[in-house]
Amino acid sequence: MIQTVINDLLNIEYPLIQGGMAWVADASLASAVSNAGGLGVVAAGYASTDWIREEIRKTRKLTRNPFALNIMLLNPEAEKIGQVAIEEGIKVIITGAGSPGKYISAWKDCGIKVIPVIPSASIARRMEAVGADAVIAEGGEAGGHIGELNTMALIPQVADAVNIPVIAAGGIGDGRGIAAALMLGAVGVQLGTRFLVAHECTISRAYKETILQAKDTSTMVTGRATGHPVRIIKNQLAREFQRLEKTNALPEEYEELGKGSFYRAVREGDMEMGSIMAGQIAGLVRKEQSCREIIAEIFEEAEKIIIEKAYCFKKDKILR
Ligand code: TUI
Repeated sequence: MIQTVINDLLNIEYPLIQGGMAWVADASLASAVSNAGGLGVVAAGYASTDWIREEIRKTRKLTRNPFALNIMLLNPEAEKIGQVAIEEGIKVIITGAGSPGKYISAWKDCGIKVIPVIPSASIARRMEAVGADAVIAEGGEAGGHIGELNTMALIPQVADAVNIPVIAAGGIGDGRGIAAALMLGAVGVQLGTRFLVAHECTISRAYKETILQAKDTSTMVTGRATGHPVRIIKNQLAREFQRLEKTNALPEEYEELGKGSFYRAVREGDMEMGSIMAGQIAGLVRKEQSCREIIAEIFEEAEKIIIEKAYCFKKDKILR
């Protein structure tokens, strides 16, 4: 068993957190991951507080195990969503796309553990200073909103910068990725893309097929010009974003094109004008499985390769 401080911090069987993917991470996915021994996550995204409350309640009915709420801080309603988390007795809040600095003391006073997703060592240090319990260091291989650094360079620098536990994210999709993350100084992993094709993931059939057919070069980053780079699968929408960037379009034009586009892909299966968020690892996602199968398989693989490689080096065997 791969056990780290994350197992104890979050009271979970595997040091794994499910990505807080907006419109994707609902009660069905979160409860399945939690029931399989990871930390399931309900993503608030841009959903209404009523929807969020409902999903939290459904998740609690479907699992006795711990789960978290992901709050995306670009959402102007973030403070209200934090209030819902408190009222509903959420024990772990994961934040993304900004600093939770102004909310953290209120959340911690309610006994909530706070784990920000961060894109650099300096932001990780700031999060530690304001009381974060751990950080998720997410490299630019991830899907959705991303930072500048990639996982290979980011994780060891964040691990050196802070004394709180570091969880790695971005580009991790199997046991090899988990093993690598641990070697780089992380004590846990967050996976998003791999769970898109889980049986319990309720996204559109078309979205799942797109992920199953993706290759390593199927994603691109749009929105660098707006300061909000987002990794999505290449499609008509992505090309139109690219065209806006080349013509120095106004922020309103991006907004118009992007409005409702995650929802279109996730729930309506619009593969041309929807934002199909996915990480670079989509190219290795080749089969649909239950969350239990995914988690058991990837940790078994990680453990096996760590042990086998250590054995080879100890016995002076040549690795093939
Ligand atoms: O947040 C994500 N992934 C996301 S959010 C999202 S919704 C969206 N909507 C409109 C524009 C862009 C995105 C889709 N995917 N991942 C976590 C993440 N957090 N990645 C990068 C960051 C981040 C960036 C800056 C975290 C903290 C931060 O701090 C800035 C500061 O000044 O403290």
